Amino acid sequence: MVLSSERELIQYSNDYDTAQVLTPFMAGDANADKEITVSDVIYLINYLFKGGSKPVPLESGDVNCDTDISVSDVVYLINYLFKSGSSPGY
Ligand SMILES: [Ca+2]
Ligand SMILES: [Ca+2]
Repeated sequence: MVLSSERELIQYSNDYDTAQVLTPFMAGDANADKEITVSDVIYLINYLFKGGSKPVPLESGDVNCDTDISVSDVVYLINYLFKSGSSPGY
């Protein structure tokens, strides 16, 4: 019985992970750690200029929501983090 429950719990966890992927992303949280920090700036720069991994989901890298991921999103993110700029996604 216990083993069966554990298996169900693992199954539930897997389903939860899948559900999380489908939940609304946070614009600007390019590395998907649920926080918007300088790591996301670095992640975006790596993606754009150094062939790094894509933002997850890709839309989370579109910080200024113009449907494109470009250097302006990096600038937007830097302004938000260090210069009291507008929040990502607005
Ligand atoms: Ca992040
Ligand atoms: Ca953009």
